[in-house]
Amino acid sequence: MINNESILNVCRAFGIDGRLTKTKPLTDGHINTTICAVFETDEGVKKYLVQKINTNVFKNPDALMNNIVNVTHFLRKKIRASGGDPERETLHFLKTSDGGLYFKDENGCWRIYRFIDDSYTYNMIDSIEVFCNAGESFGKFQKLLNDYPSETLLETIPDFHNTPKRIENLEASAKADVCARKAGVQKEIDFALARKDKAGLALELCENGEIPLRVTHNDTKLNNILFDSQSHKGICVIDLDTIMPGLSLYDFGDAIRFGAKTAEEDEADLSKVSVSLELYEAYTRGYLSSCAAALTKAEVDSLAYSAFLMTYECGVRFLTDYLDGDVYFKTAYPEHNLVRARNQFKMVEEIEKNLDEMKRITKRIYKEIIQNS
Ligand code: ADP
Ligand code: GN1
Ligand code: MG
Repeated sequence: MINNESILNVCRAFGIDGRLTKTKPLTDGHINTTICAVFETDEGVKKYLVQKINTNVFKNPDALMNNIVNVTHFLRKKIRASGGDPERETLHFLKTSDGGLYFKDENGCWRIYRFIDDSYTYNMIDSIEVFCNAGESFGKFQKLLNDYPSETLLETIPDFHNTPKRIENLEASAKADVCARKAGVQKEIDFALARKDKAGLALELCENGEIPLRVTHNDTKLNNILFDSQSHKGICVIDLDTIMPGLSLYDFGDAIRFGAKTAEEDEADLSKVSVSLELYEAYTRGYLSSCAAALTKAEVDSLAYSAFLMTYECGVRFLTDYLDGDVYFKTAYPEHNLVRARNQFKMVEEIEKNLDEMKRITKRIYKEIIQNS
C-alpha cells in the first residue's frame, strides 16, 4: 500500500533526511504514480517528486532510467553552455544511497527527482501566447537533442508510434473481445478501420529516406512542459520516459492533438470538441521559430498531416485499451477510455475538415520565418 510511511521509506532510500511534512498526489499523467513530497530540514523546506514507474508500460526500468539519466546529463551540459539554468530547465534525478537509479519496494519501482518549484502545467490552453511558448519549448528541445547519439538509446516501448501496428492491435483486441465490449463500439472500430490506408504515410516517408529519424520526445502533451510562474514561459520539458529514435512529426502532431483543441481530452460532449486553427497557428509559429532551420522540407510539408496521424493513433490506443479492459491508461470511471476515444475521433474529423487550411497556415508561417532569419 502507498501511504506516507511507504513514501518516507522510499525517500530515505535516496538519502533524503528531514521531516516529511506533506505529500500531494499529482494526477495530470495517465501512466506513472506521481507524488510531491515536502520535507522540513535544517537548511529549510525541500520538495521532491517521488514517482512510481509504471512497469506494466515500461518493462525494462533499468534501460528506461539509463536513457533519461544520460539524456538529462547531455541536456544539462548544453543548457549550461548556452547560459541557461540547468536546475530549472531540465530534470535532475537522484541516486539511491547505494548508487542505484531507482528503488524497489513491495509497491514497485520508485525514482525521485528534484521538484521544480514556482512552475505550473496546463491541461487546456487559456491564451494563444502560452501555446506559442509551448511550441517554442518543444522546438528548442528537439534542437537540443539534434546531435544526441541515438544509437545509445534503448527503445523503452517498441513500436510506440507505429500507427499501422496500433491498428493491428486494435483488430486483435476486437477479435479477442475479452470484456465483451466490442458490440457497443462497432461504430468506433469502423471509424478507425476506415482510415487504415492513411496510417503508414509517416513511416513510409522515413523508410524512403524522405524524412530523417531523429531523437524525439514522443509524448509532447502540453502538461509535459513546466511553465515558469514568473515569466509564464515554458521552462522545462518533463516526462522523458519515451525519448527514443522517432520522427519530428510525432512530436509536432501530438502537441497539436492535445493542445490545439477546444475541450479537454476526455470531454464527453462532442459538440464542444474541435480543432482551433488559431491555436494551430500559434504552436506552429513557436515551434518553427525554434527549429525551422533544422527541419527538412518534407518534414515541414507533413506537419499538418502529423496532427491527423497522432490524434488518430491516440484514439485507436484509447479504444484498444477500452476493449482490453483498461489495462494501460489510468482511468477514473469504467467508460473513461471510450469517452477519450470518441473525443479523439471527433478531433480527427475536425482535423480532416481543416487539413487544407492547416497546410496553408504551416506553409505561410514557415516562409515568414525562413525569410526573416
Ligand atoms: P506521467 O508519465 O504519468 O505523465 P509525469 O512525469 O508527466 O507523469 O508527471 C506527472 C505530473 O507531475 C506532470 O504533468 C507535472 O504536473 C508534475 N511534475 C512532474 N515532474 C515535475 C517536476 N520535476 N517538478 C514539478 N512538477 C512536476
Ligand atoms: C500518456 O504519460 P502521459 O499522460 O504524459 C501516453 C501518451 C498518450 C497520452 C494521451 C507512455 O501520456 O502516449 O498520448 O497519455 N504515454 C505513454 O493523453 O503511453
Ligand atoms: Mg506526463
